[in-house]
Amino acid sequence: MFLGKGIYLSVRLETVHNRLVYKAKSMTLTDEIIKLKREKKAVILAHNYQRPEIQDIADYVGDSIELSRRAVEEKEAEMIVFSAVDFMAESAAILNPEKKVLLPSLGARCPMAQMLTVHEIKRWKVLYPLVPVVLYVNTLASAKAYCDICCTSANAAEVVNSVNAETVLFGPDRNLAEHVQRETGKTIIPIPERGFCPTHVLFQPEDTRMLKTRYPDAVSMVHPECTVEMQDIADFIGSTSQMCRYVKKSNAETFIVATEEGILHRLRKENPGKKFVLAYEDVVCPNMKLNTLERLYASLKEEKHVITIPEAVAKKARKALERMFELKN
Ligand code: 5XR
Ligand code: SF4
Repeated sequence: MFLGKGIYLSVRLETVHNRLVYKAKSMTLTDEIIKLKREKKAVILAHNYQRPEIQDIADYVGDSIELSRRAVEEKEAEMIVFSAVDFMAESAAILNPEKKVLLPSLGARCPMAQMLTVHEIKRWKVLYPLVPVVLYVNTLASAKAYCDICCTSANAAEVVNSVNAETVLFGPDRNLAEHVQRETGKTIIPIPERGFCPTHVLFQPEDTRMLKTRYPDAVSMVHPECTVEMQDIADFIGSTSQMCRYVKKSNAETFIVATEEGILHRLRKENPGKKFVLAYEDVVCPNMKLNTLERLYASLKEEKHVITIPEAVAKKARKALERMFELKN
């Protein structure tokens, strides 16, 4: 009798156990990420260049500044998983000091941001002591702490126009600097002399010209990190967020896109009737692509890699970012 009951109980337990194991196995990585995200009160933010499966699982998809501001508005969130590259997660940490900011892949560093060191900024400041320093957000927090105001690729000209000076030190992207110079007519001194994005410089005008013969009515959209030659042939120059808005309003059916390929997923999702062609095959930012679903899962589970900025640096960098935000309002 006792034995019988025992066997019955153990069979029941085994069945329950098996069911649980089965359930756990059938749960996809995506389900697990969503579950963990709820448990940890986390928000997943993904840059426009992230892999499609990451964009699909994210709470918000956008450019770095849109996402950092979004994080500020998420009052309930205790943790932010910033699926992007180092400087973007740093900006989120600067603007959300009370939240835990995680970068899923520690190796996801933006090479352009590495091109402008504090030492280099100081060197230029000695050469031009009265000239204000405007830095693209694609810089490390330590560099931001040494500038007067930040800008994004969306508002660079507006920011430079707002500065009360005819000459401006601007870095680290030389191509964006040239775009700003054309837009504002001010004298822009690029710091360092030749900072660039290794991904965006891969686009060349010949390829877009070829594509235009195939799609004569196509509109060509070019990111300002592309070369000046690319900017010259653009129908529209803008950041990823500006491209997304532009496409929604445009009556065109086909778009030739000169920026990282990840944006195509978002553009196609938001505009199912329109056609998008990358201006050159397979242009990816390998750093952005280091973030995978597996790493996102590990990041949430093990709460890594935590991005912390020393408060002395964060305080100064925050000021430079806030000055930029004030312009908008
Ligand atoms: O090159 C980038 O890293 C992307 C991008 C963009 O257009 O999304 O240039 N990022 C900047 O605009 C930074 C601001 O969000
Ligand atoms: Fe940096 Fe260029 Fe990658 Fe943007 S696309 S994160 S600027 S390397």
